[in-house]
Parts: sequence; C-alpha cells; structure tokens
Amino acid sequence: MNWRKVRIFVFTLLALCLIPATRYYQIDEPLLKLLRGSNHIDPLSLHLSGEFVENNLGTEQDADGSVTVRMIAQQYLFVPHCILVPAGVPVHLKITSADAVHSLTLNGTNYAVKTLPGTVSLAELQFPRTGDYKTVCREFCGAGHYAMRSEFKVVPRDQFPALRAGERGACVLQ
Ligand SMILES: [Cu+2]
Repeated sequence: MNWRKVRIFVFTLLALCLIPATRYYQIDEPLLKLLRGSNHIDPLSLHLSGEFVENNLGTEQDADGSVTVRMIAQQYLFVPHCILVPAGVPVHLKITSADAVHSLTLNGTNYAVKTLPGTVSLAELQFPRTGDYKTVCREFCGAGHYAMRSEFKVVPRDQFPALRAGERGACVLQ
C-alpha cells in the first residue's frame, strides 16, 4: 500500500469536509433550509429581516378574532418582556431563540414551550381567565438563567386594544 497516496487522500477528504464550516451562508444555510423546511430560521439575522424583526414582535390580531404572538428568547430575556393577550381566544405563539436552548414556561398553566436556535416553535395557547401569568425559563441556559423572566397579561376580550405595528410589544392598556 502506498502510504503517501493514502495520506494525500485523507487530507483532501478532510479539507473538503471543512469547506462547509467556513461557508455557512453559501452552503450550510441553504442546505438547512431545504432539509428543515419553513420552520427553519437563521438565528443570526433574526433582528435584521423576516418575521421576527422588532416591529413584528408581540401580539398581532388576526382576522378571525384570534391573536398571534411572536417572541424571541435570548440570554437572558424574553422579547418582548410583557405580552398583552385577550382572554378566551386562541393564541398562536411563535417563538424562536437567538442563541441557546430555552423553555418558556407559564406559571399557573400547563404551557411550556421549548425554543431552539434555528427553529420556530409553534404553540396553541388559550387563557380562560384574566390575570398576570409570570413566565420563567425552565431550561438552564447560562449564568443569567435565573433572571430570565417575563409576563403574559391577559385582559378581558372587550378591553383588548387595537394594536398598531410598533405597539405590539407594549403591555399597557390605552
Ligand atoms: Cu434559561
């Protein structure tokens, strides 16, 4: 056996395998999109373009009376910090992570939604009663994990204000 040829072959193979690691946006990104489908999202450009830009975060009213809530989990906070939703209507939650694995857990309910970087987690929630539901992160995500908290404020349906873009992340009643 010619060891020189084997060595050249192995090094060439290694070099070829390393190319995708240096070409994330040209090779890995499109490939991941293809493999994972539409629930895949690039965690590095969340704030720049797409569904999770700042103006889209928070509560959005849908035509059928339900609401859609978009959130980002990141070390060590949930964005927006406070979410206003009406009671008794379906809440479609869409949440993704900008960095590590987190878990949005709503105290006083059975809801816990795991968030992963690169994936949009979808959950269907509904709050029969009004009140403030404190949320915590239940997945250890680093030094500031224990301070990672936020809140869902559930108000009566008739008191839920019409939210314009840019106001969706605010938790104040007009
Ligand atoms: Cu955490």
